[in-house]
Parts: sequence; C-alpha cells; structure tokens
Amino acid sequence: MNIPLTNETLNMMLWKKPRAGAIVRGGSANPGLTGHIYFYPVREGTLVISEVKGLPVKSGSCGGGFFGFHIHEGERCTGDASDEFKNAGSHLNPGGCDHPYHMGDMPVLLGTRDGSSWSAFYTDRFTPEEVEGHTVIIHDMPDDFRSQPSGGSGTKIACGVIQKLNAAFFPKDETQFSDQ
Ligand SMILES: [Cu+2]
Ligand SMILES: [Zn+2]
Repeated sequence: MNIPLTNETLNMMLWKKPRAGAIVRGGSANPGLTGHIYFYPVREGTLVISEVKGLPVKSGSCGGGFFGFHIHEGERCTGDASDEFKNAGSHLNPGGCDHPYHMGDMPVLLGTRDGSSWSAFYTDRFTPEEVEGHTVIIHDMPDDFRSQPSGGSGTKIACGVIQKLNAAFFPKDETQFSDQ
C-alpha cells in the first residue's frame, strides 16, 4: 500500500517520538533566541520540525524575516570574538558537493512579526542518525541558495548540538537534552 507522505508525517508527529533533537540558543546579540529542532525518521530520510522564538525583528509594519538554516559539520557551539559559533564549522557536506547541494542545506526559516517561527519539511538528504553529533545553525540573513560556499546567509546567530533522544523523550521535555 502506498501511504501518502502527508499521512506518514502527520502520523509521525501525532504518535511517534523524534529520533534526535537539538535545543538552539542565541548568541550574545540575541539572548532571548531559543528553539527546538526535531528529527523524525520518515521513509529514507527525515521529517524536520522546527520551533523557534526570539528571532530578530525589523521595527515597523514590515517585520518578520527569512533566516538561513543549516546543519553544520562541527560538533560544538563555541567560537571566538570574530564568530561566536566558529567551531560549528562549515555546512555538513560528506559528498563534497557545492552549495546548495550540501547534505546540511535546508529551507530557510520564515519568522513571524513577533520573532517566532514554526516549520516542518521532509528531506532525503540525511537520516536522523547521520546528523547526530553535528550542529544546527540559524543565520541572520536568508540563504540565497547561490553564493559559495554557504549561500551568503551572514552571521551565525544561534546554535544547537543535535543529540540522540531516548525512548522517553516527548517534544517539549527538555530534560532529555544534556546541557550544552
Ligand atoms: Cu549555516
Ligand atoms: Zn550549503
């Protein structure tokens, strides 16, 4: 039987637990930025669900922006004065591809006018297991999906390490994440 992907992903969100997850936290410029990213195994790939708040917003009536969103190859959300999340490294790219064909390239986040964002998408570029231990990064600018090597998406403003979640995990239960 061929179950539509919509049914599969809805079923996964309602009844199954994510295999892996990351808590992202903003850097010094965005201390209120926090989010949860969930990775569910679906078919040959992953359902990625992202819930973020505290994104930077433009003042006035034209608020809400797009934010570059990638999995980076590094395993730590640390850095130096030039780049707070420098050790997250480059986009995860075991295949040696150009941007935007990296394993870690993902759709941009769409921010609301109050600086939150929710999204869900399916990708077959990676399984949850393949991204465990790596980092998920949010940038201050949208990815242009052209510029090399990383889409011109600007500064890294938030970072989280992707961790395998145990069977007791349920979305919003932060106790299943170790402190980063
Ligand atoms: Cu990035
Ligand atoms: Zn890339």
